[in-house]
Amino acid sequence: MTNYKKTLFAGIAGVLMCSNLYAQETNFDLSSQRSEKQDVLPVPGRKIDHQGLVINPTPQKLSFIGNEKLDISQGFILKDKQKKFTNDLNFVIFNKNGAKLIVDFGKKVAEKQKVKDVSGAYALNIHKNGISITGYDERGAFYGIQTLRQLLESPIAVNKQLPYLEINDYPNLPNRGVVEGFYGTPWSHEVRMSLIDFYGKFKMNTYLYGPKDDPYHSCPNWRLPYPEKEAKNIKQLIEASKRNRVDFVWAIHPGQDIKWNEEDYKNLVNKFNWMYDLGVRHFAIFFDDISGEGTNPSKQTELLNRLTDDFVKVKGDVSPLTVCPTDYSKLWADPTEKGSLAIYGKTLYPDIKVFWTGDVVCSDLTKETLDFINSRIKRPAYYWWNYPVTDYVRNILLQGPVYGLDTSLTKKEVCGIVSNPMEHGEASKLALYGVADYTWNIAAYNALDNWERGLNELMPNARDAYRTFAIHSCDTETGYRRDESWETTTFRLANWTDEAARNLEREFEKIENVPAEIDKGCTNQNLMKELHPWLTEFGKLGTRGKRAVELTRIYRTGQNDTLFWNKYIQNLMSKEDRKNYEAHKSGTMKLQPFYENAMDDMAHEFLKHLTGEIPMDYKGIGSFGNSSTTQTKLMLDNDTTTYYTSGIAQKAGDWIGVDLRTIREVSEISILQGRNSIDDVDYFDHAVLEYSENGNNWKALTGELEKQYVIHWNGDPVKARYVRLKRLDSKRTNYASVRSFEVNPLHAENLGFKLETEDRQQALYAFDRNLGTSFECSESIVFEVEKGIKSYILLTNRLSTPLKCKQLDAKGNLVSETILDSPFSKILLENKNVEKIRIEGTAEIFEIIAEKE
Ligand code: LOG
Repeated sequence: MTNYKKTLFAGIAGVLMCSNLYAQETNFDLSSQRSEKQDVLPVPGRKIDHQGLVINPTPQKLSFIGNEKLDISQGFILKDKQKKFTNDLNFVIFNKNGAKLIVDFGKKVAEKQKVKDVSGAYALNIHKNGISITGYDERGAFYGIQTLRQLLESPIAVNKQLPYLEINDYPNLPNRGVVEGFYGTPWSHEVRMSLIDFYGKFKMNTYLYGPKDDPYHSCPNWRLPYPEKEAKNIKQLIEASKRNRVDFVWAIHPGQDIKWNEEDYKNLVNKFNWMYDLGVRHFAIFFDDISGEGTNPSKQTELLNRLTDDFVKVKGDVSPLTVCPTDYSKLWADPTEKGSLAIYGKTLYPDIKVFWTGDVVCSDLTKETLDFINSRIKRPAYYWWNYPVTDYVRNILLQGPVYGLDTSLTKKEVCGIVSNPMEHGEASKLALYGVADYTWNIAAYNALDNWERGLNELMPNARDAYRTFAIHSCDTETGYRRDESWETTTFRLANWTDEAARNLEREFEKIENVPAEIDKGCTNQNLMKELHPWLTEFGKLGTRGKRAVELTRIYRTGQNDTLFWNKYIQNLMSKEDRKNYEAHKSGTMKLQPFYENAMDDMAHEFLKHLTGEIPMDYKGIGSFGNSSTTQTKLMLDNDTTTYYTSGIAQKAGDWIGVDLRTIREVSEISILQGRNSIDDVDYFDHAVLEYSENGNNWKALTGELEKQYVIHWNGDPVKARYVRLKRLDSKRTNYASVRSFEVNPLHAENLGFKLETEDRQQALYAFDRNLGTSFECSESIVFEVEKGIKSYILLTNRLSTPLKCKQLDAKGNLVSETILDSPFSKILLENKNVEKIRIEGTAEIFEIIAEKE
């Protein structure tokens, strides 16, 4: 689950502990730090009819006054009492005959209008004298203007009339926004600028700048000033933030190599001064994801307090600091009085804000997690929400609804929320539209409705196509789980109904058209650029899904083996297809599994029909939530670079196994544990190999296997339908991963007939009674004809050139030669003298099936 971050941490560990061979065994392995819950909760809320008036975030109070309307066809005459907002009102037409628009702010006027005394609060009234906007502060008035903009953009204003109304509005949380805090390519300057406008538009007031891969934010260059170009860009970001009444918070991430001495203290103050000179007035220090002496909590709080005294207070116009502690998640935070959070609580100045990511790194925001943290740090935590960040699943784009945030919280429990988005800034806007709404008006937050509105905001001209893409692009598969494809019902081959098939087929057809429609309708070029690789793959998923339904119809008639096989291979994903899909995935929860299962189920039944025996396409099983998903195929695919992973911490009683689909004689088992190496942490370090006929009563095949990544057993055959590797007593809490799990692996010697070809081991896949494996024949394959065989069926992939099939006698003389030009061909033996078959040419051979007399 960790890919990029994983390497990074293995890297750090490697540098720090080069003498330690088991670098990944240290606590720096992020996979051992992560443990997202794997249950998928449904999206709360429902779509509602806004009757032509959409305002995001949802205002606290909005009431219509009578049925009358204000005519705005002549534009507006502006009374900008404090001369602050002319530039913010570029969306209105000014005209001295227009309706009156008064904008003002300040404690006094606010009080008169019953505006709440919190920063950002405002009142907006529309009545016969015109429109008045009254802010508690400048930011409040600016927000009133944002509401006016949305009123004017709403369908309610199409006739150049606005209904009389009163809005009294304020944010629930004082800090709302975004932390650019992910690993990977930091956002481009252009995307950042566009996002800052987005924050302002939707009343978010905070942008924390802290991209992990900005070397001047983190190691190694945190001590150095930014080069000229970057410094200029940061200045521009600050100006854009000011325009949008956003606090630009510059964060530093010095912990990996900071020394707790005067020199580094000075280095830090120098850097802060340089940043101050660029215009920064809000600062944060991040101590997340570090190791070594930087993690010392007493030193951390000492530093923050000292900086508050020497820098923040001395400057006078710098706001209180924000910190991300090393123990930012309950997963590894020491809960005791001696723990770092308690130290923070006791020593850190009370106005310093402290981040928290929840029970795990990516987690829901709950009362319980806030109780835990707040009681220790002695202040309401600042929630760092690791959504929609995808730095741990970079092949996924998160486009689903924003949910998992308790709607009964107040600022007494949480002082603010910042979302950590994807490295795809434009595509993150959909989620940020939700975060803006939730943080402003918590109790009224309606996750599903927000998402429906957000889709309009992002892609008004291709909304439906975008919705189709988004609804199937929500889940992370093994990370922070999100509901996906909740309007789609898929089915297995055995549960086919014509109606369900037609519905699904229609959805796949829609999906197939999505890329073209978005291409046509999306006017945001940067968004288009980010979506593009995913859209391409999404369209292909639509096509193969649709074809899988069509193919099932052919399969179900059971009439034409050749037609079925031809269509089947046409709809198979090539290695290249798989690689491309893997790099830009969508539909992982329902759509792709439907395709995989349909194809596999049909292959199984088809081979059974051809051979009269139960095929040997074994199935993965186990105790984990994803044990029955297609993810287990990765340990059965004869590819040791791919692996099945539990995606969740292992615990007592866990196991991973294989269903042989019928009771078979088992005499050999080979397992390769872990993800990538033999010093990986994701494995059962105490385990036993077991077998069972019925799945209930298990018997041991081995004694305790201690620290064995590679497990190999062979012995007297036992009768088993199920085989498993079961975890025994262990302290390990990592995920469990398996690269390969082979039961009765085929050996050429056991085949019962002779085989000659370029790669005999690979060629065995042509005889393994499993259509999920194949042999890439590049020259020829020769096999001995066993007694009592009358013919063979040859199942190949599409043929670029026909194959030659030669029947040979005992002396190697040619008995017959035929051309095979169909992927489904039958080889009838000419006579009893034929002892060998030789197939020449290039082909991917799935199976060669001998048919008895
Ligand atoms: C990092 C963050 C990263 C996120 C999600 C925090 C405080 N730090 O596990 O930079 O984007 O996870 O992968 C993190 O969350 N650490």
